[in-house]
Formats: sequence, structure tokens, C-alpha cells
Amino acid sequence: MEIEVVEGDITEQHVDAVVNAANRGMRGGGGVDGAIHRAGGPAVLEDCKRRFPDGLATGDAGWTTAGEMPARWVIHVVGPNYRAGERDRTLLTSCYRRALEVADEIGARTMAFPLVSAGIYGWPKEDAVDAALETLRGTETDVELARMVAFGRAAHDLIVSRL
Ligand code: AR6
Repeated sequence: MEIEVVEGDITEQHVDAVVNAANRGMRGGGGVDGAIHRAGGPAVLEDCKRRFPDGLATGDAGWTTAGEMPARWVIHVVGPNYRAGERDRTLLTSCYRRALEVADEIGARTMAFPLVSAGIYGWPKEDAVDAALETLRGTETDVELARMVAFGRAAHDLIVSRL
């Protein structure tokens, strides 16, 4: 699998699936979650309600339509909330592993990832990058491209420095 880093907005990526950093409720929120629901339109929330009536566990992943975004699917993951004391790193690596498993189930070959848990949930950014990269590299998958989408120059340079 190729891993590339771009600076930009994940909602604009022309890939099979974009990954969302959601929460357990699975009804939208702020950060990248808010951006994805805004860009995808109401179809994303409708699909969330239908597929995840009880939400999703921390560390797990599941897919919905991408609605009006260029991608075909959103693969939602629920990262651990470091700020609230969820600091088990395997919950964070699980998000990337489960996202790739869901991609394999639906046949997504190209994916775009945000830095799960590294925003509102407060996971230390360097470690969030390392957890992402080591899990993407260490997971057996049919996914051919994992694009890390950095929100801003600083995040871009940080990811590149840890590749
Ligand atoms: N494209 C790419 N990356 C983005 C974008 C974007 N449009 N917007 C933000 N980021 P966060 P979390 C980056 O806070 O920490 C929500 O309310 C951001 O700079 O979106 O997992 C959910 O509903 C950061 O590097 O997600 C949950 O309640 C990364 O995406 C909670 O926040 C993740 O930041 C999840 O918090």
C-alpha cells in the first residue's frame, strides 16, 4: 500500500472512501465530522441513523454513503477521547485497522484519512501520527492508497517528518 501525505480538506478528496473521526453517538459533531456532514449533505446523517441506531464503539469503524462528496463512501471511526481520559493506544490503532477491514469488505481501494483523535479529542499529535503510520503499514489489506490529509501546513510537515 502506498502512503502519501497532502495538505487539504478531506471532504474534497477524490478517493473511494474518506475516513471520518466521529464519536460514539454517530450523529455528527464538530471538526472533521462536522465538515463531512456539511459537505456530504443530509444523506450521510440519514445513513448513520439507519446503520448505527445504537452508535458505534470506541475503536470501531463502519461505513455510510458519502452523499454529495466526490468519494463514494465515508468510513466512520470513533477515536479515543484522550482529553476525557481514554488513553489506551490500542483504541487508536484499532480505528485504522478497522477502517482498512471495512474498506476491504466494501471494496474501497483508495482512502483518505484524517488524524483521528488529534483534534478535539486531544491525542498528542506526534503519537497520533505514529499510531496512524505504523498501523497503516502493519495491516494486511487490499487497499492500494492511503492518503493522509493534513489540515494545515504544520500538520503536513509533522506527518512528513515522521514518515
Ligand atoms: N479535513 C481534514 N482534516 C481535518 C478537517 C478537514 N476538513 N477538519 C479537521 N481536521 P477532530 P477528533 C483535522 O477534532 O480529535 C467531533 O466533534 C484536525 O485538524 O475533527 O477525533 C466528533 O464528532 C485534526 O488533526 O477529531 C467527535 O466528537 C483531525 O482532523 C470529536 O470531534 C481530527 O480532529 C472527535 O475528535
